[in-house]
Amino acid sequence: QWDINTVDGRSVMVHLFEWKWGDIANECETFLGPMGFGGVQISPPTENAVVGDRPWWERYQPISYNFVTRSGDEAALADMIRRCNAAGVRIYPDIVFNHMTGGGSFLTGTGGSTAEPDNKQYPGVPYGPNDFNPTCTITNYNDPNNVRNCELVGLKDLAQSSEYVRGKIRDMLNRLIDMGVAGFRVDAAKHMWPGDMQAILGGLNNLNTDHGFAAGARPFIVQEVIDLGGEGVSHSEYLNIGRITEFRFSAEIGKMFRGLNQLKYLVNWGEGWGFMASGSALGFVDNHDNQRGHGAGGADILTYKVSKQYKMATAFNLAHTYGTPRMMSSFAFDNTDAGPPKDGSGNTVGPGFNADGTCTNGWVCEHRWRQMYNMVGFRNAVAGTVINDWWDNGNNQIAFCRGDKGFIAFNNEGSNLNTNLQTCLSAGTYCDVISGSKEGGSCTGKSVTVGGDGTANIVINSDEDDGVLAIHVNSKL
Ligand code: LM2
Ligand code: CA
Repeated sequence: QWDINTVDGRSVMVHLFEWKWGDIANECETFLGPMGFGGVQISPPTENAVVGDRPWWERYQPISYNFVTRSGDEAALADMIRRCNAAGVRIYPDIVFNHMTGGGSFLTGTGGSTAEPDNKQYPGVPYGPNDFNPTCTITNYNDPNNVRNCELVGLKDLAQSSEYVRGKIRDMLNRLIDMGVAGFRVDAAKHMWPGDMQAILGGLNNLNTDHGFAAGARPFIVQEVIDLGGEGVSHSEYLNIGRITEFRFSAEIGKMFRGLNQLKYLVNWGEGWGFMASGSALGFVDNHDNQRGHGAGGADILTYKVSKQYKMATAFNLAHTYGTPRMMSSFAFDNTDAGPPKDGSGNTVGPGFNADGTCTNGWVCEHRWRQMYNMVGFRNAVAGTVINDWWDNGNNQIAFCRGDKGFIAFNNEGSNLNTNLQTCLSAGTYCDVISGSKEGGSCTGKSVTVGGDGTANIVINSDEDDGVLAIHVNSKL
């Protein structure tokens, strides 16, 4: 289903990629809850094959449906889900059920399970040869049969047409629902038949009312379907199952803020660009794949490494009405295979925190950047409004209002923005939540004075740290 099941007044999901369950629980209580985040996408909780240097992508090689990974065991997972729900933050596991691990004659998993991938034997589930599609390799993205019934990079391809396989997957998902999750990100959905997915997901339990979900609430579903157009499989085949990752969002927003397109064209962002309907879409600037050159979008994708443009693109995603937004939170990397920060024994070393709240130990924690979490506050403040009073300078300076609750402006030019603009807000002085924060009645950044006619002088110099300015009802001084 399409509703992300957040508690009232919240709407933003953040992907805490490769975080440990205990660290996520703490983060829900000390940061995400207080800052108004709606939920967390977590890395796959199912046991995966241990791969050599412990790359991030070993998490996409399931070996059993036991909940034991380098993020923690089942008890830690259950405790985290419970504590996050209590803090008003929902949990959405990334789920891998297109395939099981490939890659050899004998492998061991993060929880001690074993597998013989070459013989399609996975006793931890258990799955055997009859639970998989006949061996073939994905080579032709114009052929839906090849894309869905063959192996993706050698990963053993499960036959979701089998009632037994459907039952095993459903049971695993229901265990998570009973633990209190709010929904799922479905990995590699494009490589599964929509009818099979519908059969599996349609049979899931309702969400657990012990964790504050309404009676009869259904799990949120976001399907990872990489579709930039022109392939044999289209995202449109999955519209009746749940939301879908809109990869064109990620690719086009990257081009936009990299200066390969003009900001004025954002005026009809969304369906006007040929994207899927807003209610079907999950909008994101980057994900764990395309931030490191996997997946789709190539060099256009913006990441934490181009921070000024990245913050602008994220602010636009959170300020705009199109789709449901997801924020990425990364560990720093140079090597695109590298896994999360680890100690000498290969155990993940979680983030520590600096005095200003930013992260240490190799974690980027984009969600702890002021410009990011303050835009979560902006989005919560303008909930229920539409976009109005669009302005642009015919080039790369734009601004718009969200009803009478919020105003945002962007400057992606080499010259300054210094103009009187309609903010739609009531008269008064407001704190720009990008250059600073409202702290005890005063503003640590730029202040904006709105007159009785709603207009204000808006200044974003081209040499400022951030090319965006945002004010809203709750940032009034
Ligand atoms: C996804 N979406 O459809 C994930 O978002 C993506 O991260 C996953 O690929 C992919 N599907 C399969 O779940 C990643 C990564 C691959 C990696 C796989 C499996 O992008 O590079 O493949 O996970 O770990 C790796 C090796 C590859 C090897 C394969 C099998 O990179 O060279 O192929 O494992 O051993 C022989
Ligand atoms: Ca498949």
